[in-house]
Amino acid sequence: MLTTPQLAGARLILPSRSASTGFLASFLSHTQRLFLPLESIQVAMSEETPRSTLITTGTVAVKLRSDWSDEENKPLVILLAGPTGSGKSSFIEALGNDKALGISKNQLDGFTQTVTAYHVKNMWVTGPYRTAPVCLLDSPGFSDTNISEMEIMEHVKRWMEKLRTTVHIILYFCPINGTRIPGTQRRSIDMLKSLIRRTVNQEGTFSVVTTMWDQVCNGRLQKRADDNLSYIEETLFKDMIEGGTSLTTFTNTHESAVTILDSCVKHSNKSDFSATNIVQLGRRKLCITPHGQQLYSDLLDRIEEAWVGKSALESNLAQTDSAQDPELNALLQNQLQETIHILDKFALQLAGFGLAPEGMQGLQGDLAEYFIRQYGQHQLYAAVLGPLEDKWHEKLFLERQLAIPFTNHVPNYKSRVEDSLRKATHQLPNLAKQLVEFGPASGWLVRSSS
Ligand SMILES: Nc1nc2c(ncn2[C@@H]2O[C@H](COP(=O)(O)OP(=O)(O)OP(=O)(O)O)[C@@H](O)[C@H]2O)c(=O)[nH]1
Ligand SMILES: [Mg+2]
Repeated sequence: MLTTPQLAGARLILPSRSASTGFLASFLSHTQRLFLPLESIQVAMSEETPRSTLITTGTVAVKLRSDWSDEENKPLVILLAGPTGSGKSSFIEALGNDKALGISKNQLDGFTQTVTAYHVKNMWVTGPYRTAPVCLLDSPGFSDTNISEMEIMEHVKRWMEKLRTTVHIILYFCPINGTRIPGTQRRSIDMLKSLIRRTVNQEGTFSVVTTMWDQVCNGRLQKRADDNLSYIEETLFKDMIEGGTSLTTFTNTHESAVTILDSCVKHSNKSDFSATNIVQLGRRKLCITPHGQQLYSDLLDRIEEAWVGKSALESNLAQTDSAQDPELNALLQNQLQETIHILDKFALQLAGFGLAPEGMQGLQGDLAEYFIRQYGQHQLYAAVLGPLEDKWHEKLFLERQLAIPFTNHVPNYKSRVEDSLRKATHQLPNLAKQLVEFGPASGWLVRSSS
């Protein structure tokens, strides 16, 4: 399965939709169809062109790594996503054969709270143009009550921004032993699907990893696992699997983790572009994509839930006599503070959208009043800051495009990049002027958006 590198020569043929295109085309060239009007440009490879494959060059180990600047080639980035407790961190530990990493739940620090990058040592992805290291990006669990989907995607975005890279593949972890797949999980699946299916032929960049198979120890559990698997395959991810998503089984061993990575890289060859990039997660983009609408709607649900909780606690407190029952009073006060903290955190994230995504209604009634009073200013600020930020990222992205050899090999592509860069550079001063006219943000605004 994993062999030594085969770096046979590849030819660039432009444009040809009939020839096989591959994930590596985008990985190596970083072309982003959504970002640039480049539908007509494809990197097509001849039938005999080797696709990207995973190779090992020694004992595979996993090491925490934040700085990748000394790598000659940027890594292949694989994001691990899925509900909390689904086994993302355990997968990394199994791959590295190293429980001492201490990142899965039963270890000292508990669950994962931010995105964290790991270098898979002695493992490479190799294709026609270059060989790159492999990076696994662990993320906090989706469907967690205290961490919104928006927050997780924002963490991913910031990480990509820092490393100036994209996420090439997403592995979605799905425990097989649950009694049912909750609605919250189905919503986060829809959010990821809409991110991947923004354009045709992208499903190969997404792989489903079923976990907890080693806990299936009797007939009853086997039946439940089989039912869950059928549901995953025939309902939940049917559309994705038909489009090229792989469905894999993680048995909590090193070998199984390696096999899954090998499979997801193979499947990604069916796709033309990366799973996601920084521009797709930009505020302006979120306002017009189904993916952004999903994130927004998740925030609305969370805020409404916290608001109802806050009202209930306030009413309980009003009926409690603090002199007679100081313990209950203190407990309710603590719960209220915690609920307000969560409410404010999600409200601030909602305000960060600036305007509501197209076709979506914002908060209503008392809650809307509270929101505008507390975060209205922040929302207006985000509405002028967002487009400027996005345009700036677009400019940086285009400049990087011009610096890579691929662009210079394809004159048609190069001229489109130059044209888009000219436009972005021209638009930037106007966007900056709008921000200046809005005036300075107060201290807390700067803190919350940094
Ligand atoms: N038996 C068994 N246990 C597993 C498996 N995968 C994970 N676990 C256990 O499930 C618990 C949660 O696993 P984690 O790897 O921390 O889950 P996570 O997806 O990283 O969770 P968050 O960080 O909260 O998002 C831990 O106690 C793991 O040891 C598996 O395949 N089999
Ligand atoms: Mg974790």
